[in-house]
Amino acid sequence: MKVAVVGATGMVGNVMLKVLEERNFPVTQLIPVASEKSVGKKIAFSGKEYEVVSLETAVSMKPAIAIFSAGGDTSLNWAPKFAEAGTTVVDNSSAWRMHPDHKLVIPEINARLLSKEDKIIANPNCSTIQLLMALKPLHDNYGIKRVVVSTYQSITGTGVKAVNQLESEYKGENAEMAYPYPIHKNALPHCDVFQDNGYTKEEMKLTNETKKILGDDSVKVTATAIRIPVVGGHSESVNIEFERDFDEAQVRQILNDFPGVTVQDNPTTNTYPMPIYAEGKNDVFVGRIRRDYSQPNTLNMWIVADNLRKGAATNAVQIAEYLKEHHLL
Ligand code: 11C
Repeated sequence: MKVAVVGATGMVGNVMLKVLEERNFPVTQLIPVASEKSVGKKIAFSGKEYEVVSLETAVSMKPAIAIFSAGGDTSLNWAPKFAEAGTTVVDNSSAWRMHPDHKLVIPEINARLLSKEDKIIANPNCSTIQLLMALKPLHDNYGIKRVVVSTYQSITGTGVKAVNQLESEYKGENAEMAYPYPIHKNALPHCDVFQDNGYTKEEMKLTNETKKILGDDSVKVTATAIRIPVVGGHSESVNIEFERDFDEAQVRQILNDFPGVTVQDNPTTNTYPMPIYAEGKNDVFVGRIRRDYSQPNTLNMWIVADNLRKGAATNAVQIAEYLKEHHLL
């Protein structure tokens, strides 16, 4: 199968290539796509070298699938051109996520909604994906009324400029600033841009995408998104109020039984998820599962995942796998 990776030289693009290789996705021809300055560069994939091409060239090559990770503007402009040429686009940006005509997919949760007519499919935001992997099985069992989530997000979500900023600050060198403030030894209550309502775009993605993926507008979500000087993944402290009461042991069982979720939860052995250990893994890790005694039917937990893997590349490749297995390409 001809597969285009748009944004192949970026941070998510790199992980995308790795995940496609690891999962043996049947790529017969890779089409790495990047901005004009990278055209002609060579990319190694599955023991072969491929030349980076422009977006125009990639459209004309009519790949079966194009996985985009090149920012919202590129997706808005180019995803429809690929779709018109018959290519199915899986898009990692926020461009199409809330569009009523496009599906927002986490395969373990709602891949069954996909059909052959879906030519531009949206991959949710990284912090939403890991949250929903834990919320969905609990919603099915106990009915979620309200979620309060605070995130502790890796600088890799911002991209290579942020990684360089942290490294430079750590070494005491002058840094090109990805953030308005230092990130080394700091925590910024600011992920993505501020909106008119006082929330950041990242916080509103958590709220709006959750309702769309659950297909349930009645679930209330309020979010605070924090950037911290961490590399391996995003962490989330989550407080959930349910319609019905739960049993903590059953919650652990339900979460562990959900594909793609691993429970790491044993206070007696200091066992809980941490980004340093989630890095490079495809699973979502959940721990610190405990009743909130301040009000009825309410639970606290801690969710960690590699934002470049399940939060981006792995989820997108899983969508591609589903499309292929169900003959939807
Ligand atoms: C972050 N969630 O860590 C972002 C990165 O909407 O796809 C991905 C931005 C997006 O800041």
